[in-house]
Amino acid sequence: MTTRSSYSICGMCTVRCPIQVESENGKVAFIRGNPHVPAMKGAVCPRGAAGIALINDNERPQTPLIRDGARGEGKWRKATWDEALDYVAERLQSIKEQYGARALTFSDRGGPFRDMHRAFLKGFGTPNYCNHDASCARNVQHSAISLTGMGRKAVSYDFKNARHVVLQFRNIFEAVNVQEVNNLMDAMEAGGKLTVIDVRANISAQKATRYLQIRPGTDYAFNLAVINEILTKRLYHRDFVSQHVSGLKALEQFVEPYTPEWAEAETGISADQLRQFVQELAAAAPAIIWHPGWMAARYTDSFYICRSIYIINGLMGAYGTKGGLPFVNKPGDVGRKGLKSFMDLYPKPEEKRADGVGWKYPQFEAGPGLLHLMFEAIEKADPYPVKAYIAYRHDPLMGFPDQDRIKEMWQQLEFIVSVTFSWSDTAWNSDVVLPLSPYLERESLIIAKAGAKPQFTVRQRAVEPRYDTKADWEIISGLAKRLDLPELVFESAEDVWNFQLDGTDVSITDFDAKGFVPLADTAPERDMAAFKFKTPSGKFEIVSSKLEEWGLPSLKPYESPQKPPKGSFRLTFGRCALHTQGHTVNNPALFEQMPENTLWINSVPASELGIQDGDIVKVTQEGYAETVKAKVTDFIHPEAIFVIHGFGHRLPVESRAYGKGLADNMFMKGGLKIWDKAGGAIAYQEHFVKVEKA
Ligand SMILES: Nc1nc2c(c(=O)[nH]1)N[C@H]1C(S)=C(S)[C@@H](COP(=O)(O)OP(=O)(O)OC[C@H]3O[C@@H](n4cnc5c(=O)[nH]c(N)nc54)[C@H](O)[C@@H]3O)O[C@H]1N2
Ligand SMILES: Nc1nc2c(c(=O)[nH]1)N[C@H]1C(S)=C(S)[C@@H](COP(=O)(O)OP(=O)(O)OC[C@H]3O[C@@H](n4cnc5c(=O)[nH]c(N)nc54)[C@H](O)[C@@H]3O)O[C@H]1N2
Ligand code: SF4
Ligand SMILES: [Mo]
Repeated sequence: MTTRSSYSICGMCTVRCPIQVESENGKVAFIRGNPHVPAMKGAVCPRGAAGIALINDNERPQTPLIRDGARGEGKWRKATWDEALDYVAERLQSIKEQYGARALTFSDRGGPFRDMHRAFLKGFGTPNYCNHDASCARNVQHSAISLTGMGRKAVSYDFKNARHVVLQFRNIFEAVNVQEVNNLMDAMEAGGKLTVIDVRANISAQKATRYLQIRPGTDYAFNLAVINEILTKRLYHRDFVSQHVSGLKALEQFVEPYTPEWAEAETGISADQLRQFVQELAAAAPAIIWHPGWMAARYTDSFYICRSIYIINGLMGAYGTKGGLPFVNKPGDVGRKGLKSFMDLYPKPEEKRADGVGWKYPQFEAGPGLLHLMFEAIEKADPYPVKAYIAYRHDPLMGFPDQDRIKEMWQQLEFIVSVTFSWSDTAWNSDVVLPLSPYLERESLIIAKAGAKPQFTVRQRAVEPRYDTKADWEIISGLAKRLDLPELVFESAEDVWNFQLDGTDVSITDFDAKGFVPLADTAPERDMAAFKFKTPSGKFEIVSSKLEEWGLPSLKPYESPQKPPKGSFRLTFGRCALHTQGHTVNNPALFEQMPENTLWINSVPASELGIQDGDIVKVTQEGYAETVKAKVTDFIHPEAIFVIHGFGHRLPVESRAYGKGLADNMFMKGGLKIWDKAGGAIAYQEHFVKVEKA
C-alpha cells in the first residue's frame, strides 16, 4: 500500500481552512485540520469532510463539454481538452477582433487564488473583471473603506481574547469558519459573552449569553440607539476616540432623536434590554468584537448598518486591540517581500469598465466591479458591447436574483464559458463547460495570508484527478498558450510556484514541514499612539469627506421598513453547517445528511393560516410558486420567513438534488434593480412572498 500525506487548503467553502490529507493507493483516506495550526484543533467541518464525496460524485462534469443544442437545453458534446481550449481561444480571439478586448467579461468567487486568471484578463486586454461580492460582502468592504480608508480585511477578529462578541446577521456557528468557532468557544469558556441579534434563534443564538430577536429590516434603528446610549452615557473609550476619531460632535447631534425608547417601537427590542446590553458591552471594552457582517447584501440600507457597526467598534476602542479588531500584517509589514505577481506582467488596460464602476460610480472600488451592473451593460451594449463571459467558479444564475432576467440579458452574449467542479445553473446555460478538478485533485497558486504573523500557504495535489479535469493553472496556461500570452504558460505547478516565490527567500521545499511558511517569528507590536488610518485626515472618519463629495451622506437618517401585507412575509435566508451555497446539495454525503430545506414560519401567523409543523406550504410571488415543508416555530420574527439558501435545484443531471426544497433566489423578481446605492451590493431581503397551505 502506498500512503501519502499532503498539505492542502479546503475548498468546500471560501473560508479555505488549512488541512492535511492522507491518501492510500491514490485515494483520499482522511482529511484533518492542519495539525500545525493550533486553532484548527485538528478538525474540519462536515462540509470539509465531504471533500471525499465530492471526488466520488459521478454527477459532476467529467470532461470538457461543448453545447450542441440551444443554450440551456442540456445537449452536450464531449470534447478533449485540446479541442475545448482551441474552441474557447478561437471564439475569444474572434470576439476580440470584432469588438475589441473589452468585449470579454469574467466573474469569479473572489479570494486569494485569482492572480493568474486576473493576469490573463489583463494580458488579453480587458478591464472587465468582476467577482461575486455584489452578492455578498461589498457593503461591508465599502463601509470599512469609508471609515478607515482600509478594506474589511485590514483587521482580523481576535475571538480568542474577546470579552464580548456581538453577532448581528452573522451566524458564526453555522456559517462556519473553523478557527473562529474554536477561538470563540475558548473565549466563552473563559467567561466571554456572546450577544446575537437576529431575526431568528439560530444555533449561534442558542449558544449565546443573550439573544435579541429583531424585526427584520430594523437593525439600523437598533444600532443608532446603541450609539445614542454610548454617547449620552459617555461610555466610549476616551483615549482611542480623542486620538483617532473625527466627527464625534456630528454623530452626537445626529443620533439625538434615536433613543432606546424610539428604537423599541421599531425593532421590538425593549429599551431596558438595549441599555443593559450597552452597559455590559462597555464594561468589556476594548476587548469587544461587534462583527460587521459577512453576507450583508440584504437591505437598501445595509451599507449604513455596517457603518454603524464599525462606528461602535471605534467608539469602544476595539481597533488594534487584543480581543478586538487587531490590524493584520502583510509581508512588507514584517520586512519581507511578498509573492511575485502575475498581474505585474501586463499593463493596466486603459479602457473604462463597462459596469461604470470607478468612473460613473466613483464611490465603488473598481477592482472587482459590480456584476449586476455588468449584466445591465451587456444587455444594453452601453457604454460598449460586451459579448463574451467567463463564469469562473461562479454560479450567478443561482447567486444573483431573478434568474429569468439574467438569462434574458445574457442573450446579448455571443459566448459563455463556465469553469466549475460541479454542475450549476450557470454551467448548464453556458456554451462550453471546462471541468475544474476538485480541490483535493489539484494544486493552486501559493497564497500570502495576512495576519498577526503573515505567511505563505500552499495547496498541494493530494490525489490525481479521477476524471478528465484540470487545475486552474493548467486551464489558464492552456488558454494563454493559444492566445499569445507566453508569460502565463507553465509546464508544472512547481514552475508556477517558483515564479511566485522568486525573490522572497522562500523555496518550495520550505512548505514540506507544515504546508505553510511563517514570514515572522513573532507578531510585531504596533504603536497605536502613532497609528494613522488611511483616510485623508489619518483619522477614523465618522464624517467622510469622500462620501460627501460623492453626494452620499455620512450619517443617513433612518427610514422604517415596509411591513409585509397580510398573509405575506419578508423572505429571509442564510446558511447551515451542512451545505455551502448552492453547490453541495447534490454532494452524496451532504445530501444524505440534509436533502432539503424547510421554511421557518412563526407559530402565530402559521396558526392563522392553518399551517402546522411539517405541512407542505405553497410560496408565491407574482405568479411564481414552489412548495416546501414548513417548520413552525416561536423562534422567528412573525414578519419573516426563513430558508437555507442553495436548494430547489432543477437540473436533470443532479438526480439527488433535483426538485428538493425551495430556491429562495427564485422569489426575487426585479431584484437586479434593488441594490444599495451607497454600498453597491444587491438588497436580497427587500422581497415579500405569500405563504399558504398547499
Ligand atoms: N456552512 C457554511 N458556512 C459558510 C458558507 C456556507 O455556504 N455554508 N458560506 C460562506 C459565505 S460565502 C458567507 S458570505 C458567510 C455568511 O455568513 P453569515 O452572514 O454569518 O451567514 P448567513 O447565514 O447568511 O446570515 C446570518 C444570519 O443573518 C440572519 N438575518 C437575516 N435577516 C436579518 C436581519 O434583518 N437582521 C438580523 N439581525 N439578522 C438577520 C439570518 O437569520 C442568519 O442567521 O458564510 C461563509 N461560511
Ligand atoms: N438568494 C440568495 N442569493 C445568494 C445568497 C443567499 O443566501 N441567498 N448568498 C450569497 C453569497 S453569501 C454568496 S458568497 C454567493 C455565492 O455564489 P457562488 O459563488 O456562485 O456560490 P457557489 O455555490 O459557492 O459557487 C461556486 C461555483 O464554483 C464551483 N467551484 C469550482 N471550484 C471550486 C472550489 O474550489 N471551491 C468552491 N467553493 N467552488 C468551486 C462550484 O462548483 C460552484 O458551481 O451567493 C450569494 N447569493
Ligand atoms: S469551514 Fe469547513 S468547508 Fe469551509 S474551508 Fe473550513 S473545513 Fe472547509
Ligand atoms: Mo458569501
